[in-house]
Amino acid sequence: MAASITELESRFRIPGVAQVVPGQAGWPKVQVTGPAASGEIYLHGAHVTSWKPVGSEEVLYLSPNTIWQAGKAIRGGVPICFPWFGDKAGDPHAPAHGFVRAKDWQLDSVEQQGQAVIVTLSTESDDSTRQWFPGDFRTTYRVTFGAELVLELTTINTGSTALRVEEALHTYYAVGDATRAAVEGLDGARYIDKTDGFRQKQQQGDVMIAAETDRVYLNTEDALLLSDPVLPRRIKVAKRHSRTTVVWNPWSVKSVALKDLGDGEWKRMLCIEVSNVGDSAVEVAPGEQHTMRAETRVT
Ligand code: TA6
Repeated sequence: MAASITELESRFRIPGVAQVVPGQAGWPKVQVTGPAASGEIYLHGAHVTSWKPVGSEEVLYLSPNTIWQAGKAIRGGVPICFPWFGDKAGDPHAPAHGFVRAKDWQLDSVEQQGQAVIVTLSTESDDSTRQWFPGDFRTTYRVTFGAELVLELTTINTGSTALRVEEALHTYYAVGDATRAAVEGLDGARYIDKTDGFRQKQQQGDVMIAAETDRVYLNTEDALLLSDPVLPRRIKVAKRHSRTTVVWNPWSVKSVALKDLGDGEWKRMLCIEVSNVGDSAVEVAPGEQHTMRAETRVT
């Protein structure tokens, strides 16, 4: 690992702007200190763990109790859920949210474009993935650290049969107090309430966190606004080629139950997940590709 970090550093380092360094558990991460923003992304899970536009505090929540262990996902930042979301239908032994969030991705490029720094990583199907998912694919992930955080997840079908994939950019936003934050832009949208037997309901007004909240908003491509009166700030989340949005907060009881989260941590985070899950899973024909895009901006 150390050697490969040295090699990655020599290949991808941009003096004063980006470098590859050992992060937690010695895992390689790209540390960005660009003109418009700083940030971090681990090769483990292609996991963005920090984004801080100039003039703003950290936008992403990262759990202080993350378990930095091979095969485990990082708690916080932006885990990538792929090629299924949540529990895998009919396969209780399969890892929740798919396998790419606990896989080591390949670093393909680091470049500066104007004020932004763009990091691109990729991973593909192999024997370890085929035990869970028969399809052949290559996923590339293009992350732009700038005044805006832009995440582009591309699925390429490298096989000879159609792929059906679910995907989510499971972003943990840092908030001052989740019980005082509001998510605007989902009024009237239908959603599946995973805390109430997966019943379908309709959103009335802004989404407020007053209990464990685990909802899949359906058929929505609208931009959202996360208003946080405590920090105080407003975060705009926009998206392309995404038909669902998940809103999640574990509340107190589940927060304690999640060993890598912990007591009280639920108050400091709110997940808004640009996604294509359930009936909005994406079909990708052989030789074709699909890109889902999420954009975050502090307004
Ligand atoms: O996105 C919401 C959700 O699917 C919840 O059901 C909850 O399980 C959360 O993801 C976290 O999942 P994880 O596997 O990371 O503990």
